[in-house]
This record gives sequence, C-alpha cells and structure tokens, in this order.
Amino acid sequence: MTEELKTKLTQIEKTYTEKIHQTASLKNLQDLQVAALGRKGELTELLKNLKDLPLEDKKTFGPLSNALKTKLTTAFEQKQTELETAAVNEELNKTNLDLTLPAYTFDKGARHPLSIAQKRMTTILSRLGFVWSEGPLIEDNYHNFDALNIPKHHPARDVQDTFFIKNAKEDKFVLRTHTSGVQIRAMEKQKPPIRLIAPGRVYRKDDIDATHSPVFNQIEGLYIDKNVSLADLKRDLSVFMQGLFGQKAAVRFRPSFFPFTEPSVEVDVKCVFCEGKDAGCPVCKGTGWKEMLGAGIVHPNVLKNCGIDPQIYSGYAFGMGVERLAMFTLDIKDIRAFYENDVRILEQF
Ligand code: 2NL
Repeated sequence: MTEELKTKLTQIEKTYTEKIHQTASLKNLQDLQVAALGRKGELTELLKNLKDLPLEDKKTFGPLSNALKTKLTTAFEQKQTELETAAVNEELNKTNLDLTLPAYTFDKGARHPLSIAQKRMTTILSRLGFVWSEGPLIEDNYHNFDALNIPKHHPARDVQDTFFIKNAKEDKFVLRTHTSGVQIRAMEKQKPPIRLIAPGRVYRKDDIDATHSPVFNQIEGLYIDKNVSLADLKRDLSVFMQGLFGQKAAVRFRPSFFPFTEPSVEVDVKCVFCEGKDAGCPVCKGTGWKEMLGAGIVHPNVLKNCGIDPQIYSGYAFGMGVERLAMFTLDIKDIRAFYENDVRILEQF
C-alpha cells in the first residue's frame, strides 16, 4: 500500500512536470491543471484517500503530497506567465509597435471664462443664502414688463430695444430682457421670506460693439422679508464685493432710477487697482470708483402685482451683467472675445 502510494506520487510528479514542460498552449495548460489539481484531479483524489491511511503513513505521505501540490501549483503558474508573455511578444512582433514612442497628446477642454465668472459670483451669493432659480428665456409681456411696473409707453418696450416673438395674432411674447420674470414667478408662488438669485441669458436689441452684445448674461437677486431696508442691501452687496475683490473692496451708492425699484441706486465698488489713489488710473479713469450694478428697494406696485402686501413686507433687488464683471475682473477689453470662441483667447483662463 505505501509502496503503491509512493509510486503513484512519483508518477504524478513525473507525468505533470513533463507535460507542463511540453505544453505550448494556455488552453492545454488549463486542462492539465484541472486534471491534476482540479476538484476531481489525480492529486486531489489521492489527497482525499490519505485520511484512510494508518497514522504512520499519514505522517509520511501527508507532507509529501502537500509538497507536491505546492510544487505543481508553482510550475503551472510559471508556465502560464511564460506562455502569456510569449503571446504578448508574438502580438507585438506582428504589429511593429514601438512602445518607446511618446503617447499622443490631446487637447483638454476647460471652463469658459463666462462660466468661471458666473460660478464665482453665484458661489458667493449662495453663501449669503441666495437660492439659484431659473425660468423661461421666452417670456410673456406681463412677466417681463407689466408686473415690474414698467409702463406701456416705456422705451424698454420699444421694438428697437426688445426682441418680440411673432406669436400667431398676438404679439405678447418677448426674448426676456432681464431675468426679473424668474423673481416675479417666485413672488407669485411663495410667501416671504424669499431670497433668490436668477442667473441666465437675456436679450436686448443692441448693436454689437466692444461692450454690447444682443445676447448676454445677468444675475439678478431678490430678498423679501419684513423690514428689509437699503441698509440690508448695502451690507449684503459689500460682503458680495469683498468676496469678489477682497477685504478692501468698498461699495458706494449713487441715486438712480428704475421703474421696479424705489429708491433706486447704482452701486460702485472702490477701484481695486488704484484704490482711488491714481488720478491717471486706466481702470477707473481717476474717479476711484467703478460702476458694478443697479439695485433698489422693490417698488410697492411690484409687490402688489405678485400678491405680497407692501404694508407688511419689503425687499431689495439687484441686477448685474456677468460679462461686465468678467471683463473687469479678467481684464478682457472686448465683449466679443466671449462669443467668438477663439481658443487662443479662451485657453488663457
Ligand atoms: C441693472 C439693474 C436691476 C432689478 C434689477 C428687480 C427685479 C424684481 C423687482 C425689482 Cl422682480 N427689481 N430687479 C432691480 C434693480 C436693478 O438691474 O443695471 N442690471 C444690469
């Protein structure tokens, strides 16, 4: 019995070592491995029978069989690596590939400078609690003009300033000239407090030049609550400008007029280049200030139009051009640079 086992072990070792050596295909090797070490493999079967042997024999054959198992496993692995390497090499020799050549380069995409500017602005505003809101680009006359207290004869409604959409018989749709319609809808639907921004594309029938484009981007903001005043507006816009331009940024209000706010203000920021110290500063033209946006306290008529009682609530609103601020902060002199998509310009940001 023990002699028989010994022969068997030697025979398994010899057969498989030889066969592994001779085999030239991975498939073949796999079959061999199954035949020797698989669930019903020769060596596996042998190991299963060990448990019926007398203790003394177990002591001899146990270690012997296990050593053989390890030896064969290693041999299979080595052969597999050898065959795989040979296969890859053969493939490479066929194809004339030169793996030492540098890899192909390819152009990476990047964010558009306008997207960068918009993101910077909206990120700061969202930290101040403003919620991003959107609405239709094609707006009805009511949400673009009437609800905003813009009178019927106002020049903004002129065909020279606004793109009207021919809609069957009625001429009551326009390409939105500002994103205010988004805020109007929010006030119609929500009860105050309301604190939102409406970033997006707007359209005006301007002739194209270095600072004008018929399509541009705006961010409007609206805050409605009890007791909202110009002081809140000034504080929030100061913090916003500090976020954009650094701690030294200061804002100043100048009186202005918009039909939808009363009082209305233009908001300037202290020139971040010369801080008002250079009479020849090309950025602020020596004035020390740079106009940034328009704002004001929401007109009571606008609140009424949206079902909000101006006796209980008040609010501020502001609007600014993304291109204008982007041109200022990125030092771009011509608005057309944003739309012509010349990669030599775009890749600089
Ligand atoms: C500017 C000025 C402004 C607003 C926009 C607004 C919106 C609602 C109610 C009241 Cl729903 N006001 N928006 C207010 C003041 C100024 O924009 O020069 N934009 C480029």
